[in-house]
Amino acid sequence: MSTMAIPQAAAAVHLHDDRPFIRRYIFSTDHKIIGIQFLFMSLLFLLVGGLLAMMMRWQLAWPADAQHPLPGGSLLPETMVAQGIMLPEFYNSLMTMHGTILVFFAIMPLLVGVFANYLIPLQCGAPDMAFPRLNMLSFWTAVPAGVLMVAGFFVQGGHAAAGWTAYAPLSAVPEYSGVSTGQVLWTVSLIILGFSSLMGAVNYISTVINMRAPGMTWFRLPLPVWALFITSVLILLAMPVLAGALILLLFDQVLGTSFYLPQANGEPLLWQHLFWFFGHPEVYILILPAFGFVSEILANGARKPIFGYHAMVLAIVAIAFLGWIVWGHHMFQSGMNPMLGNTFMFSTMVIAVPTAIKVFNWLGTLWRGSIQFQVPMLNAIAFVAMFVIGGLSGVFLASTPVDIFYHDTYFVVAHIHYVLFGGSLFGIFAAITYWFPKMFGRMMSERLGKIHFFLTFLFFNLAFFPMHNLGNAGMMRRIYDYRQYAHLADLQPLNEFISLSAFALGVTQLLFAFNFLWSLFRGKKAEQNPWRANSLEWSAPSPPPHGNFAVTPIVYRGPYEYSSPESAEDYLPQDQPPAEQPVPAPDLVPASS
Ligand code: HEM
Ligand SMILES: [Cu+2]
Repeated sequence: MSTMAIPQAAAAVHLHDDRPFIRRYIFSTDHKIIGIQFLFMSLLFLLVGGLLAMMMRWQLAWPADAQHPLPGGSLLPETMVAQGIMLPEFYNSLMTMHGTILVFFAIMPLLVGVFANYLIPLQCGAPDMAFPRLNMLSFWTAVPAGVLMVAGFFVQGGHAAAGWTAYAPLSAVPEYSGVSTGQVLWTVSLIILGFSSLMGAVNYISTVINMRAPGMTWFRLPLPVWALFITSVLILLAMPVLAGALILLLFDQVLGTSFYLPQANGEPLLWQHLFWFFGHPEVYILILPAFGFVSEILANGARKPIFGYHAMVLAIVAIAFLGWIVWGHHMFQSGMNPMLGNTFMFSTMVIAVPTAIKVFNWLGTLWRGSIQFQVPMLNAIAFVAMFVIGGLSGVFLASTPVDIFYHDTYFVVAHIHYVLFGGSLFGIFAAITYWFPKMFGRMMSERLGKIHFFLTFLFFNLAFFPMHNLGNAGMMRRIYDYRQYAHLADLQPLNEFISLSAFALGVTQLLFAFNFLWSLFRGKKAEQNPWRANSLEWSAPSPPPHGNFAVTPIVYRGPYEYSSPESAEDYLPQDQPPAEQPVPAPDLVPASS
């Protein structure tokens, strides 16, 4: 017992933190605090982006209908909503900002800013990031980017309206979209955010390479670390392409250059190539971390080792690699050579192989497990189911002859929401509810969590599945009033149904917000290891002190040793020393030795 005294004494030293409030919680270099700062920032943006969607759905349910004035519309200026009716130019800004805010300021920082920061040092057994100050700078660079992005709503001419993909020349010439300052703010904000992401990525990569605890070999890393590591490599290679494209766009907007303007020998297709060369890897940035979280939570909830650990790692690497050679599937309609279209079609379909490997391995993990349906597990299972639907609609879209009809219809909107809401966001719900006890030292309410989960699952499918039908019926995406087209006028009832489901989905999220805030202050105190998990973060107190571990942990095995015969419990922490090997009795030793 005397050996126990040393780590406890050391922990007491660490726990006593006498830095002033501002260094501890505002300009903190502690990776856990920075992760939590990203959490609050991106949950706020999730709320804003969701509200914009609710406004769009109101317009789509009752397009420009004086009988159904936009609730709260009178609070907005006449340049946005006139006599309760949303103006088309405002609709375009809503649709642009919904996509931009949710992709860049909600899902991406939730997956990477929050969990790469929080999990990488803890799961690697490190006291902090490799470059703690760079980490702080990364967060404080994201903040002004967010402020500029929101500021666009308040400037003359309204906010950016060229879609989250900002196709030039629409995004480059103010006369085309009717927006000038808003579009420039959009561009500048994303350039700044790009720098923030890059600073994060170099930090995450360096930490995983250099700061692993003794015994933490590459193939003993928990899958969230692998997924976040590969994602960081994607960020490192993709963000500069976006930043470069955006800087050229900014020149076209404000300096009178014409990189993307055909009238002065510029090339509009250059934007599409640069954007999607970044953009397709970006969609993997938006899903790979969730793959990692879900793998962790499924193994834990099934009380079984993850099925095919090495295959899971290789599949992430393969998806990340293939993600670089498929960008043309967003451009089938751009007039490219059909042979080129075919290569993009085949390379895209090949991605289904590693993706399917992952899905079957998740099912293999669940197979004959003693499954425990706690809230993180429910969300993780929903992730697998919803991601399969989104992945399958992706394979439809990847087929050139099919995509020629589906492109720019609501079928694409259905696809992106099955992968981004059904996939990424369910993964985020799983991750937040799983790591909340570690982050804040309190449990979230299981009952509220279950109600939130079931209602979200229901309303999500009611809202988004019928969008496949809208696409089949030919309804275009990014449309203000589809009833202007005779063949779409009949779609109003289905649109109304979708909108009502979306409103219910939105209201359901208030349950999550309530559960989150309530549990922060009132939740049951969390134990050190409430999910009886194996990875190193659960060997630290909840929440871990500054510096994380009292003594550097030593790692003896991989993170998925659930129900191992080596242990009487159904789990076996990575840092638990192996039991003493029983010495064979003399009469059992073969005579020859
Ligand atoms: C098996 C995997 C996937 C395949 C085969 C696939 C295929 C495609 C294709 C061909 C398109 C272009 C549709 C068009 O505009 O005509 C598309 C669009 C899109 N995909 Fe996927 N996809 C897959 C997974 C994902 C994932 C995991 C995400 C994000 C988490 C994602 C996000 C998007 C988004 C956001 C768009 C729309 C981009 C826009 O605004 O135009 N996809 N996908
Ligand atoms: Cu793509």
